[in-house]
Amino acid sequence: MTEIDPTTRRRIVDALREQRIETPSWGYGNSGTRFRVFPQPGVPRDPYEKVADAATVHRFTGVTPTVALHIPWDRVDDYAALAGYAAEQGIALGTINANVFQDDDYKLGSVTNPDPAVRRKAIGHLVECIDIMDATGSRDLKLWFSDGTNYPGQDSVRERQDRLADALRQTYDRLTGEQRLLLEYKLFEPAFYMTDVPDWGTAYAHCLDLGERARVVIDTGHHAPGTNIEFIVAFLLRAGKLGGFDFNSRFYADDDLMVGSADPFQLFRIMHEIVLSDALGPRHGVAFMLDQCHNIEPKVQAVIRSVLNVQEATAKALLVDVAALTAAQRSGDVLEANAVLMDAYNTDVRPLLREVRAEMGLDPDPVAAYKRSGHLERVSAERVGGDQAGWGA
Ligand code: PSV
Ligand code: MN
Ligand code: MN
Repeated sequence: MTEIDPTTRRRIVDALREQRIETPSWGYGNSGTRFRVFPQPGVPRDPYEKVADAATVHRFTGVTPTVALHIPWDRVDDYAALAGYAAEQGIALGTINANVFQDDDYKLGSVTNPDPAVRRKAIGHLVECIDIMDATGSRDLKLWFSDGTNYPGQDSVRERQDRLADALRQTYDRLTGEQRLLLEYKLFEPAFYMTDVPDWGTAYAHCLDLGERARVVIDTGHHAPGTNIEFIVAFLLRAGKLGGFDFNSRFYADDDLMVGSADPFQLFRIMHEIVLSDALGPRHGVAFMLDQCHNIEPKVQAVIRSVLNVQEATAKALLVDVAALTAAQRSGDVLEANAVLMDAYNTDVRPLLREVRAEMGLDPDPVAAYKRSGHLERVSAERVGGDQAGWGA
């Protein structure tokens, strides 16, 4: 790595200070697999305590000022009061995630169900989520549908697309002001033969039809092995249709493990496309969210670790010498272009991030500081009978 000049260094430090990552309320609750949920001490008992844990992560990292909610997992009587509590804790409520996948009525689908009454119920929930956004001040509604079929012939693929388009239209038309609709896709599961929103192309086509405020969400765990996710990032950014990420890490399918833990190089390649398109800062409208569950590891600490992983990938992406990269690309110097990229990736950015945190008035080592803080011991004593995250229920 060649020495970076002070102006470039300042630009990188400022970008890292400005970065925002949203943490998921469900990441703080007990979770597991369909085989077993391993309860942990100190886990939140209600949405208020999840918000408190998210605020704790923000206190140690300084870059996670919002927490995403999942409805009905985080249902409360008074959302404005929850938003007020979040503000007292130093954070805000973020993306509202709809849930039309855990009700008996949705066995054959939610918004694509052949029964119009079930479709009405599902759309009613999506609209209710926008009512909640009005109360919380949240900008984004995130939609993931478990809809699909298990057997050839089970239902009409094409009619299900019509029903999906109709539900999305009704939901989109209910948005006001700055509110946005973010559509997530997933390769398969729980439907195994055909999924109604299986890939970014399907999500993109529906978002294009809907309009300006509909964008695609990339959940990094939702692809076939070997999928070039950074290509999808670049394509959607170019089209102005990347709404955000659900970051996590996968080995098999939708594992929801800590982002950047299995393949930090992939995360770097994704962040490189973000940096190249100048889409890192909040004003660009790309939401960087975590969608993770911490089944066997301590949860708050794991969320902090995940945030650091995103920061490290971002810092490396910011270090790429774009002028040298472009020159190598234009002259067809394949190996030099690759070397420029690898040079940035192979740089140890942890000292730089420690400086950034010191500048922000934070402890340079958030994991160590959290462990020293005694938070886990305190909440373990205070909270008895922690809540289940929703998954693995
Ligand atoms: C579905 O697998 C998903 O990725 C969606 O974002 C859900 O809302 C989320 O998981 C819940 O963990
Ligand atoms: Mn997701
Ligand atoms: Mn998922």
